[in-house]
Amino acid sequence: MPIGVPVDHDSEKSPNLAVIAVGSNIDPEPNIRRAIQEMAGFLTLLAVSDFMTTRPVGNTDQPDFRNGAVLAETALGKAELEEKLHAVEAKLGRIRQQDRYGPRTMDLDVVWWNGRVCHPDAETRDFVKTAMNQVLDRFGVQ
Ligand code: PH2
Ligand code: MG
Ligand code: MG
Repeated sequence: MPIGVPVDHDSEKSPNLAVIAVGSNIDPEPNIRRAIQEMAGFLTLLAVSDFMTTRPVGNTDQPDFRNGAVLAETALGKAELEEKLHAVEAKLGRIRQQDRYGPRTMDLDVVWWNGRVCHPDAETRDFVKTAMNQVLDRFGVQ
């Protein structure tokens, strides 16, 4: 680093902001608590939304979901973050089935990344949009 170039410590620390949508319809309350605890192990959580009970989208022959979102700061890149989120889903007993819309212990989707919506659910599912806007509002982004 050349002498005289100012260092932006803030952006060096944790350059990325992400909104992660959280959904579960198998033992949702304990699974959501555990997922948030696990994520706090590798992310800085800035805001957590309210969680709401939602009717299943897609395959309607399954229990209602609990859905919400968190806003987090991270030095991880998006792909690395998604790998870690998959590991949390696996740890919480998620079994990937043929039915992409079937019941799940935990679904963690990055829906907003550094100021941009990056997942179709944030546009098509009102409960994702609402939770995303809530954490962004709560932290004063937008
Ligand atoms: N996730 C799905 C399929 N259907 N329905 C609700 N209410 N909430 C979800 O998170 C959800 C769903 C697969 O992504
Ligand atoms: Mg999903
Ligand atoms: Mg997913």
